[in-house]
Amino acid sequence: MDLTMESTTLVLVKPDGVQKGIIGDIISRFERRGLKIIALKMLHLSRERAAIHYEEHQGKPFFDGLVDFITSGPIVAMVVKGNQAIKVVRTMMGTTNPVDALPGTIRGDYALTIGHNVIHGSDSELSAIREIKIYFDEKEINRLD
Ligand code: RTP
Ligand code: MG
Repeated sequence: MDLTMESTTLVLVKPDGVQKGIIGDIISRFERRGLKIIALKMLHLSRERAAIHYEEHQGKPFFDGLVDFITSGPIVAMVVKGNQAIKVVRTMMGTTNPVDALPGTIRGDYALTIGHNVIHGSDSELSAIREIKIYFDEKEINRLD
């Protein structure tokens, strides 16, 4: 069976990642792995857009803190493409709670608390399609190889 499957995923370097100066390292890790960056921008999220991004978490106890955090400073958004990119990026990120993240993963190397975990990556094909549209117009994405 051929398990090769091109996919695209949304990655955010969260405000703490931008503040720590690890934008370049994160991009570099993806490029070294063979993934392609096909769209890239820096922006500052509004609370409204943050609530849309994290709509699955509305009503949870950590929601307001999550919106406070993700809107607290500039972020970097990118679309990453490659073989099984959604899964590969999630593995490279490490677990949501950095306390459990293995050394060598992005969260395992750069984060220590669940509220400040430096990176976001879409968790499924459906999430990726929905999330990419929150940050990018179709014309901003380089679909050429
Ligand atoms: P993200 O969406 O940010 O990439 O993170 P994730 O998929 O690994 O985790 P998710 O369950 O989607 O949670 C989104 C963000 O909410 C914060 N969180 N806090 N205090 C808590 O129990 C708690 N649970 C989640 C984290 O910052 C997580 O990245
Ligand atoms: Mg998530």
